[in-house]
Amino acid sequence: MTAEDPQKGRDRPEAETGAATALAHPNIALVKYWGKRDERLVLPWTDSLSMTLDTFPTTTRVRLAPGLRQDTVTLDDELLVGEPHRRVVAFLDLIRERSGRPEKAVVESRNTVPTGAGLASSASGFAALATAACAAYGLRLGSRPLSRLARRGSGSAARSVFGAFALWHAARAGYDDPDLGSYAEPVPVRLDVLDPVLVIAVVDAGPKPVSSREAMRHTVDTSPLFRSWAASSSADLAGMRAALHRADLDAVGEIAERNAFGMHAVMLAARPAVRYLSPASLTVLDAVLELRRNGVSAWATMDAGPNVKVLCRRAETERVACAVRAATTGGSVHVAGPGPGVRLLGEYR
Ligand code: 2P0
Repeated sequence: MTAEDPQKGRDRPEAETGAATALAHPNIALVKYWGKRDERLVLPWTDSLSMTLDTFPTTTRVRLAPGLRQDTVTLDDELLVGEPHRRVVAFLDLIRERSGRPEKAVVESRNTVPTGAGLASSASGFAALATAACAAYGLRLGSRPLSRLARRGSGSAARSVFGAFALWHAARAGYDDPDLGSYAEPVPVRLDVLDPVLVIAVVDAGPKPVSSREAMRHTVDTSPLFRSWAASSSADLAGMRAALHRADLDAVGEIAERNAFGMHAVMLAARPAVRYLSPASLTVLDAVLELRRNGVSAWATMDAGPNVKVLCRRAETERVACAVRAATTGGSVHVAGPGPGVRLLGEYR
């Protein structure tokens, strides 16, 4: 679980140094976020709940560059241009506004997961960027305000601020300002009892044809199933919280699987349909069904891409990974457990 202050680095005076590096892990939602009621503020229609992974971290370094006329952003040594660059600049603008420091910055980010392939690289990316940029600009935030801020970069990043299980509130009661009411917080879970693992089948590491941002918007605007999905997702969330409280992996898996399939059904009903599932995804989903027929508790979830994540007990990892590997021709299979929240690695002069 994250320390109370995720920006606590080894050395203190980040405001003077103007540079900082942070590390964040992706998260996989067990109750999904799909659809915004406010695009500018990145406010979702529904609550969501995820597990932060212990694999595929993103490391991001932010250095203030007073002489620079424009922010420079590289991702895995590639210079970002166009919309991806604009998104980072808009995010840094929020931090410049709050910190009162106008300097442009040099941002260097490194993913260890394929970018834009439905493997949550934007969650780890914006959680790491929020943390490093706040430190570089001398803005010290506790984990809740940091989660709200990360949300503005990418919704799912709000959850990667925290380790293990996190719940992102769409709109927490009691807040007049909707921006303040939408943040993630940790969900206490007896990890030693639940002992969850996600076996990740990367059937295609290429970037998705439609971004999740665009696909979400299109789904909300055109899918006749959207409202009923939102209602059933809220029931799933209540069930998921109870299942996690009991550390009941079978119930967690059953709810996660139906919630994910519901999200894909809503997309398939959009006009025209958004379809992330591929034949290779279905082969893995069949293998998951077969595992269950053979008495193994294995449950699938899928995001905005064809890759499949299979939830199971750690003790059954090998059996599940073996079946998933056999069903993942030409791809790769990874095993992830619950991982830590975002942390600041240090500051540099
Ligand atoms: C989730 N996904 O809950 C869902 C499930 C994908 C499928 O959050 O537009 O990159 O930046 O807020 O966070 C992916 O969406 O979208 C996502 P934006 P984000 O994990």
